[in-house]
Amino acid sequence: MSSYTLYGAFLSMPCVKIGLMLDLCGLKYDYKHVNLRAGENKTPEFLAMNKWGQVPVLVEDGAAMAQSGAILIHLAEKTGKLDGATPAEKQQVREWIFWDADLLHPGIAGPRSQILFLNGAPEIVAFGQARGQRALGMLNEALEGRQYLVGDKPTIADLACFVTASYAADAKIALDAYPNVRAWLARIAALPGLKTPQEALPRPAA
Ligand SMILES: N[C@@H](CCC(=O)N[C@@H](CS)C(=O)NCC(=O)O)C(=O)O
Repeated sequence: MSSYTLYGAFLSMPCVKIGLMLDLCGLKYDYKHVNLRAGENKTPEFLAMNKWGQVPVLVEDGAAMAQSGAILIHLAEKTGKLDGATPAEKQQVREWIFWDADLLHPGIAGPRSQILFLNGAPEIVAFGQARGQRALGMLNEALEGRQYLVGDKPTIADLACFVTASYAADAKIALDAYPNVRAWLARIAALPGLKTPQEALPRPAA
């Protein structure tokens, strides 16, 4: 049985993806909060784990891994859980993971950060929201007549995109125009043992 330590921050969407994946895989883990405002992600010790100075970092049996999408793929391959059932499905799952990182995540995390943390100018927020809306439209279309993004079971493709889309309200993007996305979000949220993204990770003591 491997040992796991997740370095993260509870407001960070990529960190939430990893916390929820570990839960769904039934993997127990130690959790260390990283105070980004205090620069704890830029210390030599942290940079030795992730040269990009970002959370999440997942340490598995002493080996540090970065990039939430790569970590999700690693955990799916290692545990055999939440992956595609065939080589073709596995390929599609990985395509969705990269698509999330490329389009959906920036389209929601970008305006969310501008609104919550950076007091962003309206035109910068609107620019980010347009990207998020474009991505949500694609997601809505892909989910037409489907329960899950790939195959007939939930995969890391659903998990990654579920977490990202769950924060649309923070980015002030309404989901009314995306009924398939709304139904799918409720379906994924109901998976046994899945915490809400907002409750996924411990908050530091005040
Ligand atoms: N592509 C990375 C993004 C990670 C990321 O953006 N982490 C943010 C928190 S949400 C961070 O650590 N920001 C601090 C920094 O970049 O200095 C992933 O998916 O893991």
